[in-house]
Amino acid sequence: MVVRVGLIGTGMIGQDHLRRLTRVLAGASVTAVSDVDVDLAERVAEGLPGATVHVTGEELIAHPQVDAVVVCSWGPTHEQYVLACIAAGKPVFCEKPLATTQEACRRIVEAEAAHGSRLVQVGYMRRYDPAYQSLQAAVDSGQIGTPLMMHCAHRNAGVPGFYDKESIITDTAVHEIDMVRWLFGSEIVAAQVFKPRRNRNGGDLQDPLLLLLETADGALIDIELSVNIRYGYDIRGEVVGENGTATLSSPVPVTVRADGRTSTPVPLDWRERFARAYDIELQEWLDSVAGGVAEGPSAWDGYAAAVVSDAAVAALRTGERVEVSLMDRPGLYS
Ligand code: NAD
Ligand code: ISE
Repeated sequence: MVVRVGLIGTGMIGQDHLRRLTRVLAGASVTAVSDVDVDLAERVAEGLPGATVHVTGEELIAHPQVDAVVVCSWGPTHEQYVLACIAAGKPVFCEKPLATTQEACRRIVEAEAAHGSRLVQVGYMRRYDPAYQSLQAAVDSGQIGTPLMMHCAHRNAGVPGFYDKESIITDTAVHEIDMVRWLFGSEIVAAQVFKPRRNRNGGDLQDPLLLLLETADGALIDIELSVNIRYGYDIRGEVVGENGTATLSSPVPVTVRADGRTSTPVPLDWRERFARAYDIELQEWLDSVAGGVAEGPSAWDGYAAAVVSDAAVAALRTGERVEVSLMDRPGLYS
């Protein structure tokens, strides 16, 4: 089966996903695009023979030539499109975050639970990254004993145009929030934020930050968030267990030894570092749409990440340790 995909939001990741849907992956045909910047959507559609351009996302979702939807617009717009997909009974892959507040994510969870079967997959692609999967396998093998702590770094060379002063949590740290729930298999119960002196590259932004998360079973995770560090895109993680450690390896394609030094390239941004993860994630989504059974990070995962993200935003504002409390999990997600 070829899945006819409509894509909303033709910006950076929208164009990257269009490239993989049309040139890398199997089983997709992109039949429609939409963006509030209609000129941009029209320019992007020039490379998509036969695709229609829609002035609103809702019009795209309702279009009979669209079987399933990929949402790549800004975070605050995700809720309206995901809810419209659920109302139309169409599968939707929504880029992270599912929505930017827990209330919005809760409305999505409730709508999907009322619909009665899963339609939503959230773009937490680290779960598909070969390096993170190897890290999880090493931890699960028991070689390092019970995992006690994890040290993470999430470094970006610079920030996108839509970034505000809380995006360092809601747009960036949400990846670690989801990854920690997945890797440790335990919910996060509290968040705290520490603020070192500011990076002058970041203007008014509180950058960097140190985010501390606690899991329900007592592990502690520290995350350095640096989003204007110029030198490149650098994602790190080390799990400390009772008897050893397991460290995330960066995929390094080449090491050069010349002029008295050894050097390896640093990825420029997330497109380079996580290219393989996005390919696997979207291929599995297409296969699950064709097979009629939704898999991957669910609306519940999107909701749980948003509740922790809200707690971390409150911790950023107040300087306090903020506890996390989740709603009862609907049976659909058990
Ligand atoms: P971007 O600004 O490059 O593109 C977003 C596009 O959405 C823009 O073209 C904008 O005009 C459009 N848009 C805004 N409001 C809209 C609306 N109401 N309806 C339709 N289109 C609308 O941003 P980006 O970097 O591509 O990020 C988009 C989303 O993808 C964000 O949620 C971001 O967090 C997520 N993202 C995820 C990853 C990842 O690693 N998984 C990486 C980058 C971005
Ligand atoms: C961006 O939206 C992403 O999701 C990237 O993976 C992340 O590293 C970056 O900080 C975000 O702005």
